[in-house]
Amino acid sequence: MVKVITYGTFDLFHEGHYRLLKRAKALGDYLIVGVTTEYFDENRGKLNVVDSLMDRIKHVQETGLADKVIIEDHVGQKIEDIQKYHADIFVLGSDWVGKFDYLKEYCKVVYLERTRGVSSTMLRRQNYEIIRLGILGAGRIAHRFIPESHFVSGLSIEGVYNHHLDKAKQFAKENELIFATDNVEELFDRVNAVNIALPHEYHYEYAKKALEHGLHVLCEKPLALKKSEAEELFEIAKEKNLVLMEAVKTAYAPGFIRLLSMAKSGVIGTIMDVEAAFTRILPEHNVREFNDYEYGGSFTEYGSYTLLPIIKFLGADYKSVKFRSFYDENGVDLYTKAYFDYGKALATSKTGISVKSEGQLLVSGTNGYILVPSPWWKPEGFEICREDPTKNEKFYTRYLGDGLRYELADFVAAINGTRDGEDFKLKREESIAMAEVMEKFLEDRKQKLAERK
Ligand code: C2G
Repeated sequence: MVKVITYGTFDLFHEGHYRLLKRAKALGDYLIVGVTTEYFDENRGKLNVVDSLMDRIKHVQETGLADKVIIEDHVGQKIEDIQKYHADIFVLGSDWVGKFDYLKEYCKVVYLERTRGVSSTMLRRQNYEIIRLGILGAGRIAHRFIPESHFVSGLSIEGVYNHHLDKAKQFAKENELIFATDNVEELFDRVNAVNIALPHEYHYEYAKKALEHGLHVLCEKPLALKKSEAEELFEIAKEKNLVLMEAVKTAYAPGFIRLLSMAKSGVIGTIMDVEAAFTRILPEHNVREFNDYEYGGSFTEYGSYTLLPIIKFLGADYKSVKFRSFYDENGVDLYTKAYFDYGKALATSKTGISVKSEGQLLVSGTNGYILVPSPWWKPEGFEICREDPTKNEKFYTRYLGDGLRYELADFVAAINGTRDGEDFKLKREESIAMAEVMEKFLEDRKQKLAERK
């Protein structure tokens, strides 16, 4: 008798799950299915699981394909189960290719092709529809997005748009998507939400088109390069009752949310200063950041990160903002310091594409300071420091994978109306304030470059 074993969360049970179980069963005579506990999912970073463990088990049993259902609750259990149940073949979908090769020591490992896209026809819970998402752009961010999306329940990435059809096709093939197109209207017709991962200057235009088409929008940062554009986008979203979110990933990361609420509850006294840095020496010069003299440079690229804690802690009511930059010959800023004066507080942002600095976040108050070490934008912990260093405290938080799963999970929850609270992680006024700073920076850069000539 050939025994096959497979595992999964099986949330919002759909035909992708069904087809996987059916093909797994066909590989042998006896099928064992491991269903994950909430605790295990939480620890491996799977977010937004809707159905209870009991329901998920019931849905697997109802297929009639499983000869035995077991519960998976810890790392390393797969090895134990394979030995305990004498499994001959371990099966998982192709989104996991390579990840479980270590099991080859114990049995045969087979990855079956994932079902591309899933409709909600098999759903028991009609109130949570699987969100069909399309990606605009097939560049660096889009590539990082797909593996992260597999950790967010209730979401299916269906297709991709790129104005070069061959690039779109390549992307769809690599990521097992249903379709690729160079016609954005076609993509809009086939999905109910989009992720806009195009170069900065197209964010506003495509976000507007998508919202007008009735789609929820998760837009890469900066959402817009003008205050009026950001305001307009949020107005359309409000009018049409759609979710519009700016994808500044740190805003949705558990560590950042934790330090924000601790600081706001007074652990370091009154906040007097925020200093945030994000610099990188880019290895290649043949990239948008260096070549796009209109919208490239360090501030438009990394300023959304450094502005986030400044605006989160001190608000948008600064008295003045001043910029000092070093420019490349073509006019892009290689390094920029932005100084904010709030009257009763100060803030500095440092961004660079060819100057390297310590990538830390320092929030100073009347009773101490919070230090988030580099890379603070992917926070795994922070330290609260006081005058008396014996009273210092360290906090550890999780930042799993590439971290994009947190913003994606919040996006899905916002669409389903299941997220806790309103848009507290990144409010519309905060996104609008960031767009206003971008606008001021671009005006300032233009003026200084004109003076230089
Ligand atoms: N699956 C699929 N097609 C889809 C969606 C999922 O073939 N469109 C497959 C997955 O590849 C997996 C199974 O269905 O083999 C269960 O998927 P999930 O419920 O998303 O669980 P997952 O997070 O993949 O569990 O120990 C847990 C496992 O390691 C992974």
